[in-house]
Amino acid sequence: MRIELGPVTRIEGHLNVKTTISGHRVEDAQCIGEMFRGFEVILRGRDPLDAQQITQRICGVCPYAHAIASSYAQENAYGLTPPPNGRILQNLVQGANHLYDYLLHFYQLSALDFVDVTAILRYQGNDDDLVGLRDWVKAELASGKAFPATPFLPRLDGRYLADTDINIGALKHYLEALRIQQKANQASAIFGGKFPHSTAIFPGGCSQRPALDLITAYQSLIQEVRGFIQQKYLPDLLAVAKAFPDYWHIGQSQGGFMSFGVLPTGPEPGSPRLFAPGVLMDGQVTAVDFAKITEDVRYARYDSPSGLKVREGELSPAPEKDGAYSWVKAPRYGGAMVEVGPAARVLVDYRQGANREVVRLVDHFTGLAGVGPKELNSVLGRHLSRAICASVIADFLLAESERLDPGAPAALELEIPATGEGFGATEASRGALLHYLRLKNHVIEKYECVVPTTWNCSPRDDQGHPGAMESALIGTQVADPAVQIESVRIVHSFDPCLACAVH
Ligand code: NFE
Repeated sequence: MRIELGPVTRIEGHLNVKTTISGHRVEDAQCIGEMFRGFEVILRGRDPLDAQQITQRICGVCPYAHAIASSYAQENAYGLTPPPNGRILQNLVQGANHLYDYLLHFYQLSALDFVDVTAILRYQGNDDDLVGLRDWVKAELASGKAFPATPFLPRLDGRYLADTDINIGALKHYLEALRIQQKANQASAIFGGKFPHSTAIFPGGCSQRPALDLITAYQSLIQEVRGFIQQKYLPDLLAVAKAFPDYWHIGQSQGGFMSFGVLPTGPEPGSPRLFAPGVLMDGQVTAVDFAKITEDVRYARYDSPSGLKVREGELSPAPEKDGAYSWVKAPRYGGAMVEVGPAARVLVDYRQGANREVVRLVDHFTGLAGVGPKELNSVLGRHLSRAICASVIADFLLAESERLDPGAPAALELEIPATGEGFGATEASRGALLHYLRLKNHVIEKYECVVPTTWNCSPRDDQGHPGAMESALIGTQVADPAVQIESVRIVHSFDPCLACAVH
């Protein structure tokens, strides 16, 4: 029996997932990116300083990660090291974006896979938000519409948290999280100029100055976000984990993990990062080598050559290509599939013992759940990894903001060479993000982006091996093949962004 889960909702962009079910088991899965964009074509022939602006338009959720990757790539090409203030401000802007993104994903995009919104019908208190929500859900249910308003309905009764108080508490936090996300975005905009799509992040630093009043405004916003992470996000996540312990063992991807590391602790290229980079395969972590990254297109809708390295990348759309089923390419590392994202970020760092706080939080929370670090490769593991990232990054941003020197410069005068090339790598919230640019005659000759969701939602590679999400779906036992809430929970745990994936 073949079942399509698409269009998948509560994600970014257009994703379909085709599953083949035998009995109650997912025998096969195909992740299908359903649109083409072509930013790499748009960038050809442009002034290189347009790149960190244009690539941010790849996405409205993770724009700053693209600005950072593009700025790093240009710093690499121009031979620049920003002043310490410049690197710190880049970190403050990017880090606040991670906090926003983790809360958005847990509350708005995933929580309602686990939380029963109809519990609100039993609410008897007088909290304005909850009374409003209760009356609205009541009206929607009474409307008799075939598809009552999303995102709360329709529901799959009997598959959610049972406890009324926990459900209502989570719904209250669902609404509160929207306001807290706004604070994280305000914090980003203080030094980034605006949200989304920063006007201030540049190769060589940041055009905003670290004035004292801006620093204190930033810190007070991040303090509030941090409080919510500690007092609500982590406990809500643990409540979900306690009620759905099977999900420590559901949705394992079947390859390695890769992280580029994020938030450099110094201005120089190669400075240690808050989360360390690396590739984790067969229990061993090795250094990332960009030369090992290739993109297969046998099953993607392109007729450019398959298996090209990043420097050689090409984009030649072929909508009718035989056998192709997705607009997403299939990136591979040394020919192998790897998962990227929060679990990769945390596991790669944890295996190296690089950040003591990461090690402590992983041991603490997996210990509470009675599982081990390897269970981070699961639906709950990806959710927990995001919360760990949020906690560690919030603390880092507060410490980092103390290191700003309000009297010192935050940017460099730029001298852009006529020719050159550079790589820029960072971690967007959804995982490893690589930009590459090559200049000729003062303009961009080639620009390539290898993007987190391109890795995770990749179709089969040239060898016929599945992408990370496909591999996590295959073998899953589902209670009701027609509904497959298990598959939907697996897909959501990756937080796919198809707008980014097809860029
Ligand atoms: Ni459009 Fe993005 C992140 C990037 S994912 S959200 O995070 O880069 O592919």
